[in-house]
Amino acid sequence: MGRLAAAVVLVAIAAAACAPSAGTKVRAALTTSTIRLEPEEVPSGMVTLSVENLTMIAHSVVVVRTDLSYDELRLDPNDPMRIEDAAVIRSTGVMVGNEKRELSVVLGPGKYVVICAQPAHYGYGMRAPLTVR
Ligand SMILES: [Cu+2]
Repeated sequence: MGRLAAAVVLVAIAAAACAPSAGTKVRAALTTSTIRLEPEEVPSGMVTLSVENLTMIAHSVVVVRTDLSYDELRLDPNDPMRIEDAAVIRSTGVMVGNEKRELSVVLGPGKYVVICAQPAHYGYGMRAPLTVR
């Protein structure tokens, strides 16, 4: 490798290392009965969920901080945003069919759950664990 090529590689590595403000992208794909996160584990800091509603019906994605297992949350049936032993961090609001939205949150290390807060959707399986290191 020539000296110039080596310098270009070093600059590229430095630029990548100095870009923490962009945060980590997580793809969140919504079906009628699942939320699929990719990846499911991220470093702490800014996390941007790229939420894609792949269905024709409305969903609303909510990031929740809890030490409970992702499938053991107790949502108030009349108000799914009220969850026992969990703190609601942020919501996309209601997303209509086929809508895409980005949801950026700053997350410290811990266990989180990404859920759908439309009535009964959590019970249908719209929930996924997100681990922050
Ligand atoms: Cu839903």
